[in-house]
Amino acid sequence: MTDIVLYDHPASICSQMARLALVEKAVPFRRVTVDIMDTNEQFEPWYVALNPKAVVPTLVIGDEVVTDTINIVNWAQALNGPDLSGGPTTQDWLKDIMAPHYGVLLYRNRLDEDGTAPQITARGRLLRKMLQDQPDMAALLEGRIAGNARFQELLRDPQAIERHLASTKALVQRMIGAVESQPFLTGPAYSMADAFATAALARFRVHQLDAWWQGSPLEDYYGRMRARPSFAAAGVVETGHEKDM
Ligand SMILES: N[C@@H](CCC(=O)N[C@@H](CS)C(=O)NCC(=O)O)C(=O)O
Repeated sequence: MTDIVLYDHPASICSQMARLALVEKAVPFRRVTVDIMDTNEQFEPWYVALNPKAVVPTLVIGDEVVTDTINIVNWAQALNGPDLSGGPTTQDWLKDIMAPHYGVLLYRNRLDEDGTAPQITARGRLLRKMLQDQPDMAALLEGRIAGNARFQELLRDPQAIERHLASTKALVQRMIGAVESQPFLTGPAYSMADAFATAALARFRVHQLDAWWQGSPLEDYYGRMRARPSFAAAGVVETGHEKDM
């Protein structure tokens, strides 16, 4: 049987989405942790060879490599097994649930008085040092350095943070609307969109944003998603301190 390996990180939101879909699809896979936090293993040449954008998750199936979470869950969906294709809105939900700036939600609570996030500043320093040491990775690293600077800029702008929070809240309100009249996000059956929604809602809980859906049909929905064996099996993170993520 082909060895199926998910290179991921326990707390990464994209990794949790991929893990949930793979578990729900009953794909036999093993996990290899890529430490994207402390040792920045995502920039190691062996990993960049698998995932040129140096992000998790990456799914490796024998000689085949699938990057990008939406591609990974669609790859899994094409296999035999439970049908997670959902309804006509599934692919839109995948994109929309992937769209919030999860980094803003996380780092907005970790800002110094000057509006900078020490971890993002340190990441910028590391990326610049890596660029000096590994000029062959310039294309990747220059893009990431520019992204890091844009992120710092965004975090310094309270109105931009508010805009991101408001669009995330609007997404949750759309989820509430969707589950008002049907048990799952796209209709009568569990789909990939529910895997994405579950990981996203778990993350919003960590950020203590669950007041957004308390007392609504989404509270019951999240309780049902949480009670599915996949929640524990996929290691969905919904507790703990933001600073440990
Ligand atoms: N579009 C990509 C985004 C992947 C992504 O941003 N992954 C984050 C974790 S959720 C990551 O690897 N961050 C590490 C880094 O930015 O260096 C996907 O869906 O796979």
